[in-house]
Amino acid sequence: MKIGLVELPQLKIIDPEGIDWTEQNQHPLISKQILMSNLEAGGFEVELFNLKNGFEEEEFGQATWKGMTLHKIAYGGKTAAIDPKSCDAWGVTNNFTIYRELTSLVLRHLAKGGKPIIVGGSDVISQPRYYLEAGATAVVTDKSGSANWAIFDYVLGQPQRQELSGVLFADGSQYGKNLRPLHPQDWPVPSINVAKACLGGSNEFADNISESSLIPIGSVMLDLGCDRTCDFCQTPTYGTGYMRMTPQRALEWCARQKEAGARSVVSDSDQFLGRVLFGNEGRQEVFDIVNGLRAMNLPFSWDNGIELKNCPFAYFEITKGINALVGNV
Ligand code: B12
Ligand code: SF4
Repeated sequence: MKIGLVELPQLKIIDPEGIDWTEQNQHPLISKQILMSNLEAGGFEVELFNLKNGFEEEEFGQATWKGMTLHKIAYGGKTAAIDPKSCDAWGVTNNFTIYRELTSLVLRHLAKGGKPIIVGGSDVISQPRYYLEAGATAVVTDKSGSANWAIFDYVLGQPQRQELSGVLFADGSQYGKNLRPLHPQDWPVPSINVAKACLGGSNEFADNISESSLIPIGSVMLDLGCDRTCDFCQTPTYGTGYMRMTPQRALEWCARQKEAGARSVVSDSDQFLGRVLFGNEGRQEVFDIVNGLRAMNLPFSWDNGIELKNCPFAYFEITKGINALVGNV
C-alpha cells in the first residue's frame, strides 16, 4: 500500500510589472521530513512528490489589490503530471493560509483518482470544511503525529492498531484528540534518504545560491508547541503544550542532517528557548545543544526567530565563536 505525499508548488503573486509579492525561498521540507519518518515507522510505503522542484508556471487565479491585477501562479512541478491513481492514498499538508487556494487546486486534481486523500497542517486545522469541500477525505486535527497511523489504517482498510483520534471526515463523522500527543522525543529520526529528500536551498544566505557554503540546508524541529498564548498565534490552540527533545535526541537529528549532506541546519521550532522554563536543567539543555552543534561544526539558524528576552545568557552562549547569527532575534 503506497501513500503519495505531495509537497505543494511554490506560490507566486505577480503584479503587472512582473514583481513577485511572495517570498521565494527553497525552504527545507521540515513538515514532510517529520511526517514521512512517522509514516515509514508505521510500516507504510511513502513516495514524495515534491512540486517545489521545477520551473513550470501555471496561473490559477487573479486578485485585485490597490487597483492592480495580481496573478496567482503555481511555480515548480506541474500538478497535472501526477497520476492521481498511481498511489493507494494521498497526503497533503498546508500550514499557511496564503497557500489555501493552491492546495485546493492540488486536491481537486488528486480527487480525480478516487483514492483517499488526507490533509493536515495549521490552515487545514483552522478551516477544515474548505479542504473537505475541495476533495479531501479527511482532515487531521492532531499536530503531534499521534493520529496518523490510525487514519491511514482506516482509509486503506487495514487492521486498526489504534483507535481513530484527531480526525474529521468528509461525511461529517469526527473523532476528538483521544490519544496522547506524540512527544517529539518519540518522533522517529529520519532515514538518510528521507533527510536528503527534504534538504533545501535558500536565497537568504547568498546572492549567488550556488556559491553559498551554507546550502544544502537541513531542518529540525527540536521541540513542539509553546507555553504562551499570544492572541494572534495558532500554536497554543494545538493543545500539545510545550514538549522538547533531549539534547541527545536533538543532536541525533542534527547529525542526520549532516550525514544527508546538509552544510547548515535551520531550527523550525515554535519556541526553542522554551527550555528555560525548566530552570537550570533547561538552561543546561540549551548549552548542550549549541555546544554539540559547535562540536559538529554545523552552522545553525533560527528561521522562526529566537526570543532572547527571558534568557540573555543564551545569546552569549549561542553566539560564542559564531560569525553570524541568522534569524529574528
Ligand atoms: C516552521 C514554520 C515556519 C517556517 C516554514 C519552513 C518550511 N520549510 O515549511 C518559516 C519560518 C519559513 C515560516 C514562515 C511563516 N510562517 Co510559519 N510556522 C512554522 C511552524 C513553527 C511549524 C510548521 C511545521 O512544519 N510543523 C511541523 C510539522 C510536523 O507539523 P505539520 O506540518 O502540521 O504536520 C503534523 C500534523 O499536522 C499532521 N499532518 C500534517 N499534514 C498531514 C498530512 C497527512 C497525510 C497526515 C496523515 C498527517 C498530517 O502530521 C504531522 C506530524 O506527524 C508553524 C507552527 C506549528 N507548530 O506548526 C508556524 C505557522 C505555520 N506559521 C505561521 C505563519 C503566520 C507564518 C508566516 C506567514 C509568518 C510571516 N508573517 O511571514 C510565514 C509564511 C511563510 C510562507 N510560506 O508564506 C502560522 C500560520 C497560520 C496560518 N494558518 O496561516 C503558524 C501556525 C504559527 C502561528 N504563528 O500561528 N513558518
Ligand atoms: S509560538 Fe511565539 S507567537 Fe506563538 S504563542 Fe508562543 S511566543 Fe507567542
